Amino acid sequence: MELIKNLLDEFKHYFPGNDDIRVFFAPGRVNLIGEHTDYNGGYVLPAALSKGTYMAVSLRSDREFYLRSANFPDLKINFSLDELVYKKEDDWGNNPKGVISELKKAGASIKGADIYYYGNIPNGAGLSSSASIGMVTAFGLSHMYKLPADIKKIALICQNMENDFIGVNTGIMDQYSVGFGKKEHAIFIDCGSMTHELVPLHLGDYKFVITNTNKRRGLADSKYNERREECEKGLLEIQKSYPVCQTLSDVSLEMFEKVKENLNPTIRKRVRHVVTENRRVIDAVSELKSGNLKTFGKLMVASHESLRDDYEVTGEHLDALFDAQKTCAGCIGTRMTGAGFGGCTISIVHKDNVPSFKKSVKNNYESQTGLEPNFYICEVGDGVKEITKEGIV
Ligand code: GAF
Repeated sequence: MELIKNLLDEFKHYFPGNDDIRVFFAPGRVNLIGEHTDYNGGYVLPAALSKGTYMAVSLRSDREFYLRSANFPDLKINFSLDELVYKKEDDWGNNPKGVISELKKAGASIKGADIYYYGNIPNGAGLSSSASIGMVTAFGLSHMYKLPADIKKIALICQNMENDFIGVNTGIMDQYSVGFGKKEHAIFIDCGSMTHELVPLHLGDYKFVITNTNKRRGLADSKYNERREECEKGLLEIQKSYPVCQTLSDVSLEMFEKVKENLNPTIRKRVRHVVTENRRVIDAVSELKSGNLKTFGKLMVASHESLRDDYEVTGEHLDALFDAQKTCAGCIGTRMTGAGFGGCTISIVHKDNVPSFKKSVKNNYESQTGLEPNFYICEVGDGVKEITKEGIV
């Protein structure tokens, strides 16, 4: 609760005289398996992190918004409800501004607010810092404005913000898992029907270790949109033979084998990744439920290889980590997590081997890339929530 006390002190420093303050939290997420399947109507298996974004907020009586962040103390974001436009110089502030724009578009009767954020997940590392700040803003403001706080609707508002306001055509996985995550559970999502099942994580003597490449993600957004377009082209071609397929997730391995020669070589690889990855997620969920962590780990490795060879979103830094990790003693599974093009890997490592894993990966990765990686032992936490003085509600 020390963190909340500091957050409130900082809020009062920036916005003195304001006592009607509420605090909300949204986690980041790590995806265990099922990458680049969500926008193809497919399956994913992420988990919410115990770390994320905190927001202290108080409503104003006018139409102005004043946004401050502990992580970016030099950037002051001020705007009015009448000028909700994307501005490059507003940087992270475009994310909450886009959420407010979506709430306004949806017809909500809203007014201005003073908001102070603090985030403890690394930005742009594939751990959904963006969905975390979007969801905490949408959830928190929905509560403040007394709007219905339906998590699915809030997740869709945040996805629209990414797609229309920021211009990245993300799927729904990040917002959904940030919304519905549960402590010590993975969340198996069918992104086509927008339904999910919580799967308990019985890790025994194993830990999830997240390793950050610390490689800036460069052209990630344009490459992401390019992959999405390639999938859409693949679907159009497949529909000529199988009009029944509404998304790539309706394409079975057998169908793919029959139509693959009609697809150009690049599109064929993209589609093969999506079709095989969906199968891997279903298998991974069943292995997890049966307690077969080692087989689960093998599916993670196959997922990375498919993302490297067929989907081509890993790149030299993620591949260097993957190569360094997969042969480490006690590591039974590893893969990139998130959109790729930099960011993090997630590995399953025996608790006794975590120190040697870190040492060996650090040495190997540093000599290959000249960059120092960071390690986080991943704790799986709950989805978006309000934090009250009495505890967490
Ligand atoms: C990013 C996107 F935001 C998700 O929707 C998903 O597509 C992921 O990349 C890749 O699986 O996190």
